[in-house]
Amino acid sequence: MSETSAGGDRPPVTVIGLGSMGSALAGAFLAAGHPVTVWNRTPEKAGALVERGAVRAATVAGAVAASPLVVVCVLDYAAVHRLLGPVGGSLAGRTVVNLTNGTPRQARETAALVTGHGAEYLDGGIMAVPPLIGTPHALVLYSGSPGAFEEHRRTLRVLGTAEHLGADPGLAPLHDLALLTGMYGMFAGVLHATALVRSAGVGARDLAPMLASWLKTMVDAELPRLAERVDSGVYGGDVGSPLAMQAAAFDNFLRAGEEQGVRPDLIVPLKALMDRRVADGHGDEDLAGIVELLTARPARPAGRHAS
Ligand code: FVH
Repeated sequence: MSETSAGGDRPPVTVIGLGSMGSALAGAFLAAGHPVTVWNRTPEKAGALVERGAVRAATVAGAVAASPLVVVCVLDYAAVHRLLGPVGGSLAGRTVVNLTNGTPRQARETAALVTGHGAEYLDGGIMAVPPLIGTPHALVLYSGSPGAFEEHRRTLRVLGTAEHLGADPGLAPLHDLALLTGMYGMFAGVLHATALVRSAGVGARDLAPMLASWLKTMVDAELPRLAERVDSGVYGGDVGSPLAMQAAAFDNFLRAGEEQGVRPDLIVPLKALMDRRVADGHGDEDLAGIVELLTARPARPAGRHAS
């Protein structure tokens, strides 16, 4: 029995793009019992999914026509536009969910293209790797048409935990990129730390448990406090670790790197911002104030916790 025949009440879904992620998305829909139509530029990649019960569409237009819900997950937005642009006429009445990684502006432009053809649009950011798709550990952020999200919520939940962030289609990619930036910032520190101990012959595996525990402690303890300070704009008063002290200690990170032959490329930019903030007279304040050097304070902070 094919997987698609298992759940009769499940609505059809089309998945366009069968790279690592698109294949995982289509596989999760199949496993949940949805009739699935797939299309990929390189058609051979559909083989395994077809064996599991998916239908391979011959054209993008055919794939769009096959289902009320069309999920697109390709390399970039240029590819999305190349695929959807020519088939605009067949989009009317469908909901397009674009899970391709991109920027808020690209999401808004794509929303305009899709809704201009009479379709609903949801943008999305996948906070997971392909093997996690179909489990609650996969968080997928959505933004765009609230009505379309409600209508397809049950189907989208097949992919993982589904969170709708608002009607502005740019919100999902904004949060996606913010979370990924946080991750890459963390890994930049992890890579520097690993290089530092390696320069003394200490294995990365020896450092890893200690580092993981330290990072977890710091995130749990400091992130809520940092967020409070940024939203209030109050960086002084009751500061346990003032910026001037941290900047002085940071000199040792650079000096130790020099002594041990470790390139400082990943940590120099933060030190430069610390020094500038101290020079501006904020040495007795919290590290969180560095955010003021990165962006102008909005008149009113946006977001779910804004007052
Ligand atoms: N894989 C991951 O861990 C991450 C998790 C978070 C989300 N990202 C984003 O998901 C998008 C797709 O990523 P992917 O992992 O599936 O990527 P690939 O395996 O490289 O597959 C790319 C697919 O895009 C198709 N494609 C590329 N260019 C074009 C084009 N000009 N026209 C039509 N299709 C195109 C490609 O087709 P083919 O090479 O098989 O013919 C694949 O289907 C991405 O935005 C990640 O950032 C994944």
